[in-house]
Amino acid sequence: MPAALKLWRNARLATCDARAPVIEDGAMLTRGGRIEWVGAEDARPRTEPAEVHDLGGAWVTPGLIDCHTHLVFAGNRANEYAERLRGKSYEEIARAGGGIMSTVRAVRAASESQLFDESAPRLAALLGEGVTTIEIKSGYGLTLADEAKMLRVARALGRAFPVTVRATLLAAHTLPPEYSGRADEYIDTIAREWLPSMAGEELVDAVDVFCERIAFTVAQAERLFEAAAALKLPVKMHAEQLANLGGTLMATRRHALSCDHLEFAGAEEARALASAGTVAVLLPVAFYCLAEERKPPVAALRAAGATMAVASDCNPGSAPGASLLLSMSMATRLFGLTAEEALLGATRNAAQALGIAGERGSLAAGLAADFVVWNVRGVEELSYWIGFNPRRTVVRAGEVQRWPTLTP
Ligand code: DI6
Ligand code: FE
Repeated sequence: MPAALKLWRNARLATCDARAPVIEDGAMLTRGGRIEWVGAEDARPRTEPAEVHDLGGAWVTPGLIDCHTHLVFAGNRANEYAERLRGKSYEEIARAGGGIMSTVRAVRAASESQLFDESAPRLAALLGEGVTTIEIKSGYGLTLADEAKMLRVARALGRAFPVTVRATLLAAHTLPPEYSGRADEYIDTIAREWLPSMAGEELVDAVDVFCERIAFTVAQAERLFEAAAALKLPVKMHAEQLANLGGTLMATRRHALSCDHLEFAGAEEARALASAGTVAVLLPVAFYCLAEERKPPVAALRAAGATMAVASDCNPGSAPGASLLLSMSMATRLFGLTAEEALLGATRNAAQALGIAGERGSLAAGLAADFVVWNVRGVEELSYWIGFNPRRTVVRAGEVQRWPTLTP
């Protein structure tokens, strides 16, 4: 039996599709998980739908996409945050054995079900805001078994919840104590053993690396990118967050999907990102929580025509938050994005940062029937409200989501 044809009518569509960005008096036809038609209601094909949903003239956007999260982890680091409020620096805490390694100890001690149970509420919070696609990184295991454990939990969350999960291997997040002083050997172990093993288990959709003075060099990152390319896996990079090491220039030469953070990037990186089609992913919650001072070069990115995305960076250390709407608000106020740029950054451009722009992230025929109905007078409210969620209804794969307590 073919899936039922559904009509979603009486809507104001913010499509995030450059060909027709806003459609007043709009309508969509969906069949199963796909959009079959989008346009002005009076121009719709006259096929008889099995279901008709009147959206009451509400604004509708594509499902939100959170393209950069470390959502799977155990425990938290509130104690370190309290220390930072008393003046200790992120680096001091890391050098004293805290920071990422503190979470690594907690993740290594946790079972898959414990990791799942601790991560699920964070995912539910994001789904409640209309997130229908999310990227989840490993990076707190730092052994083959524990990195694979994290990625299995990410996959399990995608099966248990109404969300599309893209899983990213970030074993090159920090150097584990077992490889102290032997960073090159650690990178080679990931490249030669861990990556092929986890890719063979279909746990990896992309490979990421933390390219920083306190993490891995450009050369080590490039070694990892070569191994990913050999397995036809796309790459991305935590780049220029705390210093400029030249990571972005290397990543764009290798056509990385995205370079993320970018506080220490400049005009040269902006031009490189634009010409390579590598997405600049902005992470304002980490900027805010670390009380950083230097901002990503948004004006240069805009002038160069680089594609900009916005994500939550949900993680226990630098961005302990599970709100993409808050991140959109911060991206406008702290980084100077316009309301339109913030919405595109959490939809179409976020899809591009995950290599799935042809599948989801805008309302267009052939793309995923993932969309959100909002209680707003205009979509600029999505980066306006703080701590207030104007989501009315989430539709994922053409089905109204009643979980978590989503009511139409
Ligand atoms: N950059 C960050 O801000 C996070 N990781 C990274 O590569 C920090 C992660 C943590 O502190 O747990
Ligand atoms: Fe991150």
